[in-house]
This record gives sequence, C-alpha cells and structure tokens, in this order.
Amino acid sequence: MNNLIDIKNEFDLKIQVAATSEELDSVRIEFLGKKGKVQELLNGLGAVPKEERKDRGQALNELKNAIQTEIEQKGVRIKVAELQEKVAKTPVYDASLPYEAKCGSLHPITLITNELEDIFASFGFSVEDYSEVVSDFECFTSLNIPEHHPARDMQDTFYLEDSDSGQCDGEIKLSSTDRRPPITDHQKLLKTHTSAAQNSLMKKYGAPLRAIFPGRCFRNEATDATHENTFFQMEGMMIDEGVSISNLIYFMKTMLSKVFERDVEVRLRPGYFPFVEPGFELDIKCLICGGEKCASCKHSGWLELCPCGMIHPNVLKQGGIDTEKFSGFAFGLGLTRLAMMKYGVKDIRVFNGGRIEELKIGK
Ligand code: FA5
Repeated sequence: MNNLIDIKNEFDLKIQVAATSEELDSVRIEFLGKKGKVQELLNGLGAVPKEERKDRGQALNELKNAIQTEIEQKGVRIKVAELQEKVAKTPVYDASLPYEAKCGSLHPITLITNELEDIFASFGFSVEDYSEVVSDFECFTSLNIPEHHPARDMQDTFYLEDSDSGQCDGEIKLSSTDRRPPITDHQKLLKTHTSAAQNSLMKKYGAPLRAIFPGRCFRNEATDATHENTFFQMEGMMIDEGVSISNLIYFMKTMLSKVFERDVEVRLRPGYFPFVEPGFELDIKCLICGGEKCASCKHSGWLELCPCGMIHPNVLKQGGIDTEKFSGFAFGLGLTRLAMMKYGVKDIRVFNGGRIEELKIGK
C-alpha cells in the first residue's frame, strides 16, 4: 500500500501548486488519465495475489475517488478565481452615467489667435470681428486701390454673383482679369485680406485707435506648401498723434518674440501696397529648416509673414481721420503661416485638411 500513499502525497503536492485550469488538467491526466498513475495501478490489479486483490482494489478505488473529488473541488475554486479576474478586467459601461466625450484639442489657428489677442490686448489693442463677405469698396477702393488699378490683380478674388441686387444666392464666381464682373462699390466678394475692415473700423472708432482684427481670407490661388485658397490673417492698426515707423517696428518685434518665446531672425524690406506709404515686407527666417531652404519656405530660407507700413493719407482720409493730426501704422500678419512656423507644420494645407491627428498640436 506504500506506493498508494506515495502517489497520494505526490498528488497532494501537485494539486496545491496547480493554479489554472490548464495546470489542474495536467494533474488530472497525470493521475487519472488512461495512462495515469492510478489507472496504471488499476490495470495491474490482475497481477495482485487473489487474497490481496479485494483490499487493493478497494484502496485503489478510494484513492481514485479522493483524487477525483479534490480535482473537482479545486476546479470549482480555480473557475471562480478566473471568472473574478475576468470581471475585474472587463470595463463596465454604465448607460446611466453621463456620456464622457473624448476631448479633442483646439485648432492651431484658434490657439495662435488666442495667443495674439492676449499679446495685443496687453498693448491696449481691442479685438474686432469682421464679416467674411465684404464690398469691393471695403476690400479695394477704400484702400487706395481704385477700379482698374493693377494692384487688384495681386489678390485673385472670389466675387459673389448677383450681389448688387442684394439677391446673392451664394454662388461663387471665380474671378480672373477677364471674367471679373462689372465693378461697383457695392459688388460683394469674399474678403481677400483683413485690410478690408480698415475703413469701416476707422469710421466706427475714429482716432486714436488701436485694434487688431483676425479673420479668414479667400483667394483664387493654386495651393502649395505655403499657399492656401482659404487662410487666416490678422490685421492690426494703430492710429494716434506722432505714430511712426519706430512704433511699428517695436510692436512687430515684441509681438514675434512673445509668440516664439525666443529671438527669431526677421528682415524688413521695402514692399508695395497702395494703402501704405512707406510699405514693408517683414519676413521671418524659416523655422522649419532654420534658413537652410526647404519646400516650406519655397527654398528661399525666408517666409513672407507680415507686410506692414505707415497708413497712406488717402486711406486715413477715406476713413474720416484728420491726417494733419494723426498718423498710423497697419500690418497684415499671415496668421496661418505664423502657425506653421510656431508649431513646425511643414505644409499649410494641413490646417484645412481636417485630419485630427495632424491638427493635435496644442492642448
Ligand atoms: C496683404 O494681404 C495686405 N493686406 C497686408 C498689409 C496690411 C500690408 C496692412 C500693409 C498694411 P499679402 O497679400 O502679402 O498682403 O498677404 C499678407 C500675408 O498673408 C502674407 O505675407 C502671407 O503671410 C499671408 N498670405 C497671403 N496669401 C496667402 C495664401 N494664399 N495662403 C496663406 N497665407 C497667405
């Protein structure tokens, strides 16, 4: 009977260690399987002397039953533990709880606009909103760009059909020099630049005036890494007594160093815009390639960012400002391009692309 006790001892050890259904099953096979240790002894029962066979058989059956029972009991405990673990790992969706929306991030243009608004507010500038549909007068004539002035062709414009009658059905007629509708001051168009708000804001507030007005602009342009047909600018104007180019340069430099939180290389060169005199182009050294020349800066190392200048007296007069007393500067910051530089976005088309992963820039 010694070997039965040994087998039971061995079984007791192994069943104690078995922690999973698979491990328990191997113990079962080892002891109760067809070629298992108990079965082998049962198979050998015929060779046991007749007078011992009954007791031996009874002892073997008792051993078999004991092992069987213990395996079954341990099996139940293991199943319960496994089930509890599975339940603990399974997320519970409680339909009665409020819906937890997955939060996205603010669009990079919103982020940079907010930042600039804060910066200019700290300089005492008000933040103005302006329509995306403006009149030809607002966009061009009031800005010293009369009908047939070649400067109109610098900004290929989307004119709205039938806008003179006030019955605009929203259909957009693509302009080109030969397809432009007959010009009247009332002709409606999608604003090509934020400068279109200058005249109206001068009339609304008079001088002195400090205002910025960010807005969406539209141009009938072929798109590439730095050009979109729909993009953002942020216009700024400061009109007061004795405003000079020094004020303009100070504000531009301070604004850029605050936006980039480090010194960025800029260059100022003469630029022609009929509504400023003198006019400048303010370029920023490309922050994508560090000036090494890449597709994002059209292989020039620089990016046109913020044309600016002293507001032309004709424009001030159109806005009802006394040019004997007041002077002012204006700038038209390329907001979308600034966002490219600030967030290291290589291609401007990402901003209108709608791919959330590419737009997850800020928090
Ligand atoms: C203007 O729009 C003038 N109104 C700016 C101005 C304002 C000058 C006040 C003087 C005084 P320009 O067409 O260069 O200028 O555009 C200004 C900026 O807008 C450019 O430097 C550029 O950064 C951005 N920009 C222009 N066109 C596009 C475009 N298609 N896609 C993306 N950004 C553009």
